Amino acid sequence: MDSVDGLILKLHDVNAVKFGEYKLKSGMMTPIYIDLRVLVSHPALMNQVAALIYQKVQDELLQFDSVCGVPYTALPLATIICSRHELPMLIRRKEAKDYGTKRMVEGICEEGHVCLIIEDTVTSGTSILETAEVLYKEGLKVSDSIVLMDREQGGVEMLASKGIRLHPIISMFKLLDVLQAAERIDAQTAQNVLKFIKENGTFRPKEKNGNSVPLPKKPRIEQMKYADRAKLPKIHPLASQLLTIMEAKQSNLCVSADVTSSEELLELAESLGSKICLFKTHIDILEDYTTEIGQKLQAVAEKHNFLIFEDRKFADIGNTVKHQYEGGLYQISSWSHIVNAHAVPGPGVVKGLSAVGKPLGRGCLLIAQMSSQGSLATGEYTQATLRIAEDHSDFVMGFICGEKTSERPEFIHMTPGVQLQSGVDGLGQQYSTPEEVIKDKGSDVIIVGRGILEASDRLKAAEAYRKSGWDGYTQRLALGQQ
Ligand code: S5P
Repeated sequence: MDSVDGLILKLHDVNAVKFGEYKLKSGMMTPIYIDLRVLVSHPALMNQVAALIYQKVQDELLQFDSVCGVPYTALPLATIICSRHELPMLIRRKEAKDYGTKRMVEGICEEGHVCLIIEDTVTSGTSILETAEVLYKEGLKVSDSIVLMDREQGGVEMLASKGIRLHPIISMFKLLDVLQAAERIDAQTAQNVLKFIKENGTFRPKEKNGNSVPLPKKPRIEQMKYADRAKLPKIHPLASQLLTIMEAKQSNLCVSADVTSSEELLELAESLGSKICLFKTHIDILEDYTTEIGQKLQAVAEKHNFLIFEDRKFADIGNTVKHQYEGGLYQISSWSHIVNAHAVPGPGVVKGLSAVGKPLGRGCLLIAQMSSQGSLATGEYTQATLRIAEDHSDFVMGFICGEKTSERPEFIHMTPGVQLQSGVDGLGQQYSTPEEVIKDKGSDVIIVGRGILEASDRLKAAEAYRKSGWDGYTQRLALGQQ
């Protein structure tokens, strides 16, 4: 169970989350009541929440000069974080009557300094905005805010329209998911709450000529060097290794070795090894598979410094994929550094694969989108896939996708359907160019099969793709500097 799941259950244990019929301040009835004021009576829980908030600060690479908790519930949380990490804190006074006679903010406010706001629960986002407005009057800037519980009733959107990015730790969907999985609530209760949330959004975006404030710029993944991402504290070791290889070999090329003879497979690995960061196989299309292939491939991978990715696309329940990954004819986990999986079975597929692969230091890519025409992996499915990846980032190291789908720089995005000319093959495979994929769509690795395999000179073709993919990357970094 991950730390957020555990926290949700504890919040339920201490009645910080209650289900029934409750009256809100506004007089409206709600089927869920969230009251985090009780946290102060549970010091271990306070520490856990504070740690998760600080984790969010690190995950989002937030930059700020001070921290301010929205009074009163978030005030002690801000205190714990600031004390533990020795960060300057600001206290916002709540007593409006004293305005004008007393300072509204305690602590040092320097003109132009950035303050991070911390909040316990957000419905509409108004309380964060009120705190931000008090800070603005002191000359401070606010670009980001972290909230423990987002009721998903429009707070993120409202704050975004005012130029504040809200980072929730627990979403309403996640809360309901975890409580239902633990049989704390039934499906009907979860449905009722979702319906209430959907019907009670608080934010109506302004018309185009309204006074929305553009969100401040944040360092984006596509402006970060592969080498810098490799050093991120929470990165999967294999993702770190791959990014390091990419930078060292100046290659974001993965060759898709879709050939049917073992000899040709090994020959490809040997001859293209210096040009690639990753060698992708479909081991089950070999007509003459023998158990030595895995070891032989590993030896070539070591010699030329690339990783191996068996494109098995697991898509079954956890128990079945465990067997498919570890055993059978191919014993994939014994030789392939990376495998991939569809998210369609839900998190169990990742848990099953992780049980086998994690102890061996292996990594997994989730298929968030596909390159084929009419693919069903879009929209909410893609978003749900990202959530599974985030919940299992100790094993999932990235995605198969058509474009950058996650803002977390620890994840590597890999895109198939790449040729030097865009177009479609006879079976619905859609091609983009390396430059489109890396520079315009923000992906990290190009996966190329027939573009190289069908060339008269495969080495020359591989070099052309390597160069084109790398040029896309350097151009994208240059765009970030402007
Ligand atoms: O969405 C996808 C996912 C994958 S992994 N679309 C794909 O084409 N692939 C794989 O990438 C596919 O199985 C094949 O091995 C490779 C693309 O080959 P190409 O010859 O079209 O470049």
